[in-house]
Amino acid sequence: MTHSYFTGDREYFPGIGKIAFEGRESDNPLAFKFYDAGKVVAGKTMAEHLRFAVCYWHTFCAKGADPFGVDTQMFPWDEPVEEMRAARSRMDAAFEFFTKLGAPYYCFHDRDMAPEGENVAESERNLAAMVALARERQDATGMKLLWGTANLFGHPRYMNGAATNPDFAVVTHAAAQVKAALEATVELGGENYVFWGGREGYAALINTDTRREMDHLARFLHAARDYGRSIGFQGTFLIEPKPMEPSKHQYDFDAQTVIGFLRHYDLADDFKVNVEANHATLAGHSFAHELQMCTDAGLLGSIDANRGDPQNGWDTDQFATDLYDAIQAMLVLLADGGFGSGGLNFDAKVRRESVDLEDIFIGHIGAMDTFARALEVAHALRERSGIVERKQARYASFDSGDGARFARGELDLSALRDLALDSGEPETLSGKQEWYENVINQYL
Ligand code: XLS
Ligand code: NI
Ligand code: NI
Repeated sequence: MTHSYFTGDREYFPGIGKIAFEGRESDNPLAFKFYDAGKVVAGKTMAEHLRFAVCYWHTFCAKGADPFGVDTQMFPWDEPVEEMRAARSRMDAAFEFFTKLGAPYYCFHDRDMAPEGENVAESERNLAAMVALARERQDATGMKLLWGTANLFGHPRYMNGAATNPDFAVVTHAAAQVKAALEATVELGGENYVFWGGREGYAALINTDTRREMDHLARFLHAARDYGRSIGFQGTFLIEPKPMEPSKHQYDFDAQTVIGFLRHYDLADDFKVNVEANHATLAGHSFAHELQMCTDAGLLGSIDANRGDPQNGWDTDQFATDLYDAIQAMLVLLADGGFGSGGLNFDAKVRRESVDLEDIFIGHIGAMDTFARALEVAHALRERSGIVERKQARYASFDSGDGARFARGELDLSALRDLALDSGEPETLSGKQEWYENVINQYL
């Protein structure tokens, strides 16, 4: 297979070649300092551990607009031409970018790739045409699809929800989009399929029948699951939690809410969770907390590895640069044995003020370096610092004797009371939090 850097008629990033690993002494902003794709850590290469994916929407569709101002980033693939022609240019630029960056995967929404048509049938045709081109580009470059999804939040028809809309007619349109997006995902060999429910929630409790809406959401997901399996999708379905924004309240609030929902509605055999770092903080949790809740439940699917800004609450979708945070995330991931079908999708955009074409390379390079370094530090911490053993040792009293009998469910409340009477007042045992925290800094 030939792996060319650009496959269309035009080079969109002239002057930028394949991004190379140059090591931490390099001062080339367009080189990796830590991400060395082929380097082996804990028995797998960095590329195999991290499974990086570029997202189509932030990198090729968003242009810097915010609620107070228009686009600031005018890139060459955005020239004002007929919509399907623009979609093709965008795809050429995207595949050139993916291969120059050296991330093995990408992710997309149906509407990132192809414009919405006048009706369902035209939208399907537009998407199918772009998927055919994406298939060619994947074959030419070796790029793979981490996940596909449908944009069920942008169009005005979804303002009151998609699968949870109080109007059944809207639910059918959401279904049409998901059907086509599932077909696209299968055609492109996607390893996962994501549901992020930005409008699956409410603006006001007083006009919303939350119970019916959640039942409808579950029905919708069952139908999508059944259709996906019927057309040969063998990957993982993922739900991406987020507590709010754009809805005032979203039903997929956080990892534990989603896990409870999946179990309640009998979806946990097919669905897992796609944890986004910035959504974790929006829910009042840390990134690592959300990952931990998922791995505890055996339901960690994939990661949107961005970050927020500590000074404001919203979803700023910045590229990950916080090493301390990334290490804590990698500790959870490594303890779980790493990714199955999931990966690290950046789901991040450069700032509105970052208007140079090279900035999108620099943003991705920084995030890849952050997670590469976090992987190495987390692995060293697990191997050598003693944190794994010390955490385990805290629970040693449940490993044998009465503690183990309790854990197996063999002791009732009265038996426990009698043991308390016999053993007298327990020793106070230090949690050693400062030691754990210091040891992370030491390895960093
Ligand atoms: C928005 C979400 C979105 C999903 C895909 O906050 O992060 O980008 O990842 O629909
Ligand atoms: Ni996301
Ligand atoms: Ni987000």
